[in-house]
Amino acid sequence: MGISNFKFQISNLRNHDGMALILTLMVLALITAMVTEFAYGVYAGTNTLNNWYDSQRLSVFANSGINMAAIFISGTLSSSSFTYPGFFDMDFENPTKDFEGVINLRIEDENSKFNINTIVYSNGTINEEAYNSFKRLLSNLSLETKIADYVADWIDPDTEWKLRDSEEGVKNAQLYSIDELLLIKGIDRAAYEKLSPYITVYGDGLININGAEKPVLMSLSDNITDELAQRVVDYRKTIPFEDISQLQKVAGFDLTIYGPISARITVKGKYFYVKASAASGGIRRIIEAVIGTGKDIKYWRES
Ligand SMILES: [Ca+2]
Repeated sequence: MGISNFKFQISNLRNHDGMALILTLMVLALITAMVTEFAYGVYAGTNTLNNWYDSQRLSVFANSGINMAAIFISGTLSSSSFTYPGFFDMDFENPTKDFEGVINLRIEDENSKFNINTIVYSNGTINEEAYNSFKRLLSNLSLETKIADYVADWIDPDTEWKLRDSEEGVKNAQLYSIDELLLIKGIDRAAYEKLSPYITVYGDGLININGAEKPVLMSLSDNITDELAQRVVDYRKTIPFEDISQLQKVAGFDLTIYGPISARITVKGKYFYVKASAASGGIRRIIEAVIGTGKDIKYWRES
């Protein structure tokens, strides 16, 4: 039983991307094992397949993808002193002659995103630094900065409103998942689509400079211009940051910029969003999860 017609690609693979390579090899081993299992075990042949059976098989593929990602996160990523890049995205098309379809695995570093829960301290007061960062992020994305006030009142336990209607129907607690943003006043579907790729509700709130995209890097300080943020992105493409102090090697990041943000950045992700999807014959099964390097699962959704 060999793997035929095998094609795969990693959108951001480079020579130094050891982590991406390890993940690829793991998924390859997984697919080989599963193909063998389906060929000699439960696989009944195309003539007798029905939708239910196909769907079950796709679920098994998706579940296995999540399991493989969990092993990668709690093993390779957990034991590394830094994690790079901000996401891994791989497609496995027609991995075997018995399976015509696509298996996709995407892993996103949640520390590369802005943790919206951090704008309110656990004692209920506003974290001005994080609140201002969130306003900068909104402004960088051409969204209204008053969204920061709606979110702050949504989270903070008191009922003192920042805007006339910003305490109406609020949760007065932290968000458990980013879907909750859609329940908050001032955030419509269009704003959500724009904002959600850069937002997390998991982890310690430190920004991973190995993965954060430009709008998130710029949210750290008024002094980080588009040009400076681009330099960070360009720099890490060649040399990932193994320590936060290496940010000072990027032209323009002298102590006046690095100093004030140094306590708010990291080079390592601790929580990862994982999406495993398996599609074949017009059927698709998707499993999404958020998994910590300590193997803790914060979110799980199947569709
Ligand atoms: Ca409130």
